Amino acid sequence: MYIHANPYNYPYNGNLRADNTALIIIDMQTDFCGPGGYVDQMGYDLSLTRRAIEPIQSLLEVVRSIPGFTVIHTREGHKPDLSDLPDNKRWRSAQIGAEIGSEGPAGRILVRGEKGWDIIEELYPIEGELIIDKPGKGSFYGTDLDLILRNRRIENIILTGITTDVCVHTTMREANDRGYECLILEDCTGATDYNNHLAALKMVTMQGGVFGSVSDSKKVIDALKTMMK
Ligand code: C5J
Repeated sequence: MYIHANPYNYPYNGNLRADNTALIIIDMQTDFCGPGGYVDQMGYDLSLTRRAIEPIQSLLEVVRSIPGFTVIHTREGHKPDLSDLPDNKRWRSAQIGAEIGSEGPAGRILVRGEKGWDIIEELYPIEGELIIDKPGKGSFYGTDLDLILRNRRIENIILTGITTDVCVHTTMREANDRGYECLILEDCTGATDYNNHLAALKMVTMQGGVFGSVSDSKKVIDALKTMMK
C-alpha cells in the first residue's frame, strides 16, 4: 500500500500498515499558534501556523478510527526552574522580545505547565495517544521517542505540526538518520514565514527524497480509507 507523494510514493517499500506507522503531531501548542503565545509575542502572523489546525483535525479523525495506529503529540518547553534551557536559546529569544521563561499573556513563555505551553484544544490528545515533552527543536533530543518507536516496531512516520522549517524539519532529519521512513504533509504544517515553509518542503524532495517524501492530508486519508476496506 502506497500514499501518493513527491518525489516518490510513500513508503519506499509499500509496507504501510496501521501497526508499523505513527502519526506525529509536533508542537501544536498555544505558544506556537495561539493568541498571546511565543510566536504571537515575536510578532509573526498566526494564520501561517494556524493553517495546519483543520487539516490535522481531519486526518486525526480518520487515524483515530483505525485500531492500532500510533499517535504521538510533542510539546516544546522547559522546566519551571529553566535548568534545561540553554543560555544561548534564552538570550536569542530575549532579542526578539519573547524571552523564554518570562511572563506573557499566556503565562511564562514555553514553560511546562503554563497555559501557552499546552496543546491547543482543537487537537488535544485523547486516551491512548502519547505525549513527548522535549526541551529542544528536535523530538529525539532529550526524550524517549526513539525507544517508544522501536518498542512499537514503528517503521513509518507521518509528520505534521509546526513549524515546518524548525521543529518538524529537525525531527524529520533526525528520524530519517535513524532509518525511519518519513512523510511530511504540506497542508498539516506551517512556518512563521511562508517562503520558509515552501523551501523546507522542497528540501525534502531533493536527491530522490533526501529526508523522505511530501504529500497532503487528502492523499493520506484516501490511502488510509483504502487500507481500512
Ligand atoms: C520553534 C517549533 N519554531 N515548534 N519551534 O521555535 O518549531
